[in-house]
Amino acid sequence: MTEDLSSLLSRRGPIRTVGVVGMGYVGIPAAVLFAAAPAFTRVYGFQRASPSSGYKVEMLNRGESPLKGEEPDLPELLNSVVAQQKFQCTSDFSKIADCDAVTLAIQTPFSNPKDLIPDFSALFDGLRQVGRQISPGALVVLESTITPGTTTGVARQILEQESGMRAGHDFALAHAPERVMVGRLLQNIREYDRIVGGIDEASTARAVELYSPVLTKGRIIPMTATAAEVTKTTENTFRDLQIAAVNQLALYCEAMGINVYDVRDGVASLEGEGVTRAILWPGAGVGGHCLTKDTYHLERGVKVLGGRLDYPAGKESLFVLARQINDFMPRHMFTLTREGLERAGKKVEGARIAILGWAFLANSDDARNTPSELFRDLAIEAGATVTVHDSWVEVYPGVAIGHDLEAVVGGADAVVVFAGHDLYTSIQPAELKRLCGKNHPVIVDGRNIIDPDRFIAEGFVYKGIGRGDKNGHALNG
Ligand code: SAJ
Repeated sequence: MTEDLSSLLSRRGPIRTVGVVGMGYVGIPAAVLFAAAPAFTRVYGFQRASPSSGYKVEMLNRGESPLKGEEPDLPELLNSVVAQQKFQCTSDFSKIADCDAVTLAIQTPFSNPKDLIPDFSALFDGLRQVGRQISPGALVVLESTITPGTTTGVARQILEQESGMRAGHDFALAHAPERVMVGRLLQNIREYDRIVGGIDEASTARAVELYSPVLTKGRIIPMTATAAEVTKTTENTFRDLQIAAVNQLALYCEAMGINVYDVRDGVASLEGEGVTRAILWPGAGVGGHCLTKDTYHLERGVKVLGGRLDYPAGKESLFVLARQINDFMPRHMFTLTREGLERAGKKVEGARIAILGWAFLANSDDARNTPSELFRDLAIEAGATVTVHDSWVEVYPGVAIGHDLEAVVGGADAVVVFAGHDLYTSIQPAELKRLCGKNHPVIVDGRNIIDPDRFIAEGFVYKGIGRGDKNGHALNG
């Protein structure tokens, strides 16, 4: 009788050597924390020697992090595990054969944000590399965000084809989705609970053995691989849904002439034992690489796993509708801008419109899937001249990002706030009006960061998301 996986794993002994494939903002902190754990004796960081990111190998082996921005503790910890020779970055994937456990932290971006189909090619390449090298009794863990059904489906197939072995018999296979956020990578891995889902009980147990040593406050939540895939995509789907709910409310409040933030305060006050409304913040739209795609991973998962879904025929899912509401918000910002210009006796065509904020998040340089882009496209299509300011974003393909606020707003007929950067909260109405050089410049606040009354008093035409109480104000001056 062939040996079962559990006895193969116990014969192999405890996990001592770990490999992490993909030296990005998920893989690097994971590898460093595995290397810092006394339970493990050696950690390899696997990085393809590609023209775009091969430089990371040398850099990491010098103990230097290639990650941008502040990451508390990471530089020191990386330096220390390199000095102790517990961590080594390499492009020699044959060393995977020495690893008791290999994790894949390879990103799965949209190939084209328009069609919302993820590009799994880099992840599949990584799986092929791992499949070719793993030895019997190894554990393979996918950390990337993937469509439910991937681990037990195409990932398992690739690994089995390349290795000639069988998952769940000759090697263990699991999914442990990352939950890291830039700026707190190590803290998130150590302190967040960790979802760990194997294709079978032995795989789950082996993955629990891998992740337990790196957790401090966080606890392991074991489940099946598919449940783990659904958990990860759902946690972002639900956040997107919460944002859509308050965006819909903001549109209603504008139509009813009331202030959505008064309603939000009222609703949020309903707190108590087991009682919450978790009402989030309305805004100019939802960007980033998590919330814009994970809903569609979940939707595809239901189709891929193909069970009979009992749901009202022809009705879109609540989650896809939420995505559509959030993606409508930049269009609503355009409507507010057009209405504001009309109030000032102007058309969009021929107007100068200044966008404040290209990043998708306040005080961040991340502009992936930024809501500002759709607004800019709409304004240009309607014949406006558009300038963009963002002191956090260096460059963006095809868009001139201005870093001199005065230059960007100079002569503007309308100033439109898309990101809630702290810089914009200190803009003074009189100064902005002087820079615009107009009697009634328009200001559209997409992130509720300016005081409507101060700008209205200065003669601005004010429009704000959810500000039904102010959007029809009388003109001053
Ligand atoms: N947004 C709103 N209203 C809100 C919150 C966010 O309009 O109340 C917008 C933001 O402006 C932004 C977008 O949604 O354009 C996404 O914001 P986010 O705070 O969700 O930031 P992300 O996309 O970086 O989300 C990440 C996710 N973390 C991981 O995937 C590991 C998400 O699960 C976290 O909840 C989120 O960070 C977080 O809480 O910081």
